[in-house]
Amino acid sequence: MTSEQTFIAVKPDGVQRGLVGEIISRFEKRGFKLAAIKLVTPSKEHLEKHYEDLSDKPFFKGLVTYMGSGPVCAMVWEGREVVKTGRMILGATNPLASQPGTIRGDFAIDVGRNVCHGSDAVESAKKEIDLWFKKEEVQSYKQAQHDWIYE
Ligand code: YYY
Ligand code: MG
Repeated sequence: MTSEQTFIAVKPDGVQRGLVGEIISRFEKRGFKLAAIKLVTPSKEHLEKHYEDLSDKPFFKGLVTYMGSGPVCAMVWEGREVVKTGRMILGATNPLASQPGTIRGDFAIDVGRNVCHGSDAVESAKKEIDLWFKKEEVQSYKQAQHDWIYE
């Protein structure tokens, strides 16, 4: 099976609003495998790197302040096409454009408080996982239910 990894984070608003369990649960129930998880309050430098592609956007400064304002639940999820599917589970960037049934579509209103982050491509996922996690923090194991999820 070709498997890939994605970086998913519950942003400070999601942590404060008690949505960590809900978000983990949606990825678990779908069948994806949790490979890494930690709670961290990221530094300004760290966030500037994480969002470097957006550095010229008018919302960049506010985004970095918001993301550094409290603990973030950083995770690595693994499975078939998890990068694209993870984005579908999160919903559109603007919560008002997100379908009900997605995390943002169920729990958010404002684009600047959209509860969660997910990598947008396999390459950016690799870069983000390397930025947020040390090699030894990412676990490799066989999911007990693997053969019930994949044919
Ligand atoms: O990948 P995703 O999080 O869905 O959107 P990005 O375009 O990468 O923007 C990152 C982050 O920036 C977004 O989750 C909220 C914030 N943001 C904003 O505050 N205002 C915008 N107009 C666009 C994005
Ligand atoms: Mg993005």
